[in-house]
Amino acid sequence: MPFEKKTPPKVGKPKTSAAGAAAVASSMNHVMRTAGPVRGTKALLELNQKDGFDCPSCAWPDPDDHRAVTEFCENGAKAIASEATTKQIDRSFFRKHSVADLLEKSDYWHDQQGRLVEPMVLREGATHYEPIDWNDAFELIGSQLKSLDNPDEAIFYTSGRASNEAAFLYQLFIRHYGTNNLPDCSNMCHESSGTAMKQAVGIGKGTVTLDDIHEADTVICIGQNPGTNHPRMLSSLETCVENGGKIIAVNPLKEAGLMGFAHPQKISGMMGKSTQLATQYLQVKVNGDLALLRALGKEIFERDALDHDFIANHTNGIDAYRNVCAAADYDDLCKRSGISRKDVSELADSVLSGDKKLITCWAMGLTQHKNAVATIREVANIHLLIGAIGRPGAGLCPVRGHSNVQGDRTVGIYEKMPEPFLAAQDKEFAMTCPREHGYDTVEAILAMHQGDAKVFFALGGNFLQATPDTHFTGQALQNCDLTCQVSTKLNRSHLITGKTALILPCLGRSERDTQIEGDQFVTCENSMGIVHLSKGKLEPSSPELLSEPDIVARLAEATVGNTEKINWRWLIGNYDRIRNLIEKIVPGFAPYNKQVRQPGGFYLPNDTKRRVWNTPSNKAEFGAADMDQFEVADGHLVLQTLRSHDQYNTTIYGLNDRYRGIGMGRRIIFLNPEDMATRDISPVSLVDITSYWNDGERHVEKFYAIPYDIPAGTAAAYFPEANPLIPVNSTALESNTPTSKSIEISIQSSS
Ligand SMILES: Nc1nc2c(c(=O)[nH]1)N[C@H]1C(S)=C(S)[C@@H](COP(=O)(O)OP(=O)(O)OC[C@H]3O[C@@H](n4cnc5c(=O)[nH]c(N)nc54)[C@H](O)[C@@H]3O)O[C@H]1N2
Ligand SMILES: Nc1nc2c(c(=O)[nH]1)N[C@H]1C(S)=C(S)[C@@H](COP(=O)(O)OP(=O)(O)OC[C@H]3O[C@@H](n4cnc5c(=O)[nH]c(N)nc54)[C@H](O)[C@@H]3O)O[C@H]1N2
Ligand SMILES: [Mo]
Repeated sequence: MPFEKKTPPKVGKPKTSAAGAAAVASSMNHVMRTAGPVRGTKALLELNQKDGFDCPSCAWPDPDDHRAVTEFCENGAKAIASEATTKQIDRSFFRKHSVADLLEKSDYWHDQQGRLVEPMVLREGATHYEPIDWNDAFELIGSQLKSLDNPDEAIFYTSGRASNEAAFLYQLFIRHYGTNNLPDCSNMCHESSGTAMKQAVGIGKGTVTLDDIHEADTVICIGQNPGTNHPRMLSSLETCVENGGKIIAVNPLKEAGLMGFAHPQKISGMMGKSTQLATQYLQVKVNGDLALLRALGKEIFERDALDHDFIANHTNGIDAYRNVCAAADYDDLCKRSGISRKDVSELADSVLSGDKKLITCWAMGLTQHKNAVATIREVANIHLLIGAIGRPGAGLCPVRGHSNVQGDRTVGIYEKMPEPFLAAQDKEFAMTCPREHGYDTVEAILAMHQGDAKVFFALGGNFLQATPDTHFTGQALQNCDLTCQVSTKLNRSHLITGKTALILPCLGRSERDTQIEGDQFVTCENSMGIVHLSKGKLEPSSPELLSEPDIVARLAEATVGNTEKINWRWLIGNYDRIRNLIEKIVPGFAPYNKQVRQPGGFYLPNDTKRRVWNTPSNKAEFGAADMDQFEVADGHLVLQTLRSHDQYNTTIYGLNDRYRGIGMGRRIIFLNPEDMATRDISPVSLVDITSYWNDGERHVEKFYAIPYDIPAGTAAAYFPEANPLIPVNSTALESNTPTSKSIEISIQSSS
């Protein structure tokens, strides 16, 4: 992969609070530079308004009642700037640049080139993409799909920006075609949360609302960096603090956004005055969370601070959990987590304070480890012990990533969709959905690599760069006969392809979507289960662009054709028709078209809020996992991969990581200064990194070593630069999520 810059990054002091005037300045700079004053200002004014479009950046909810005119954050503004850019990539661009030439450019450069505006094809053996007519493109894909021996030789990936409407039609088409091969970005993201929560409380979704966060006594933010990845969450945390609540951070890195927040919509915040957020900051070792939580559980048992009524009436399995806590040795747990007994005791004081209104928020710092499911069950255990679920101010809050990743699952993007959904679909559409489970993301890579899958289709995303083991995944994609990407922006998945490749450019969230019956809106579900509408207002980048639902409908028409019950193009004329179908299949939506037009949308039902548990026992279940932690050989380090402040997953907006004090560089590795000293590695020198797995070693070269406040024995590097180090077979138990935050490495100075 090409280097961003051959010069070393600028290294400054990490910040101790987030947002403030610098965030506003950075937002405006990005938007005005790429989208210009007119398109840019219009985009920002429409963002997250009740009749505007949903921010494509993260899944944090908007306030139910009052919305400031500027209800967006710096990173939402960057996402919009990237989408609303006036620069364009058309046929002349592809005539000028061969695929080989584009492969030499960086991901940052790719994003700078502008929007994809016409369908393009890379024919077998060709060096350049060339234009293709939309009809010919669908004909090409349709005939290829129809020629496969078995529908299971095709894979249909989804990234979490797809709307409910696009996603529902997509899965309907794919199941008509005959496969459940529906891997999605969730497989790499919150799959562990969904798996653990379904086991523990019977639903794989968060159980709290924004109001709950505001009134909590204690909010634990564990394995999550909201200052960068969910900046609007900081105002909710600030409100909690103002109401007398306490924030506790659990993170190997001292993240600015967890320490303090200068509200950019308040004068005090703009003047640089910040609210202190975390009052206790636990710098846990990477993957030391299970040990820390187990120590907390042990402490709660020892203080006999249990909610006995709740446990008796609502839960199962307390004895087994009590036994594993009793058997655990404090010193061992403290050694594993890196957190002292005194700190655990202070944590317990907070958790047990007030009315024990505890909320735990988490993200990738918990989900991307081998023992992720066990760790999240342990989070649930703490809540069950004190009855902190299903009452105001208390509950579990997995903070979702992509803005509609939760909605996509709700409407059927899942390789293991449950029987009631499939049965409802069979009945409604007189079809027979396949029942055999499909491939998840990792299984899809393996299947393509083995030659068991021949067509890869992606509704959004950047499969090559988002998945582990970049070189292996590249070979897997190159094994395919055909790879197709529905995309807004150029990315590396357009460049490492099957024998034939297609780019199908689509409208972005911010753009007006006009169909036969007029302008349409789409709908999304945020992290708190609120379904709301999103209506694009900007002039489309090109009249050639099709909406995602339209692309799916045309593909379905070219592949399975209209059925007795489904006329694909008719459905596209007015998206109300698609929503009318969704409400027939998925409980909780009806009357979808009416409810979603209410300002702010509507909540999907969530039984945990009424303390109804949809588990096989109809009780909430304690887990009692064995103590297990990722361990590495002597002299090796545990590497976690994370996001900088200037990226959205694989989309690189800029080369700075302001809060961590990094300027102009991404090929860097954060290391503990003592770990550097014992290896004779000087600050900001170049190192090569080797990762270890049972199938051999993987290497990347020339990363700058940055001394940083991070627990000894652990390291951090940016995703996707470090992805070639992640073994495809290293995944979480049960959820099969790649262990992007537990990688065994060694480092040596570059020769
Ligand atoms: N601006 C912006 N917003 C985004 C995204 C983006 O790329 N850019 N991505 C979106 C997506 S899809 C997602 S899933 C979310 C991701 O949101 P996050 O999960 O916040 O993203 P990461 O950067 O992966 O950060 C993980 C955090 O976990 C910590 N961590 C790592 N390992 C451990 C561990 O073992 N224990 C604990 N306790 N902490 C650990 C890291 O130090 C880091 O602070 O953000 C969404 N929002
Ligand atoms: N090492 C490591 N790897 C990780 C992670 C990690 O923490 N560490 N995180 C994982 C996580 S949490 C996730 S969610 C995945 C993300 O995986 P993906 O969702 O596959 O990746 P993105 O980078 O979000 O996708 C970016 C591309 O989406 C396209 N796009 C943008 N907007 C739209 C749109 O509106 N419609 C369409 N059709 N396309 C659009 C653009 O072409 C852009 O290039 O990565 C995972 N990979
Ligand atoms: Mo994600």
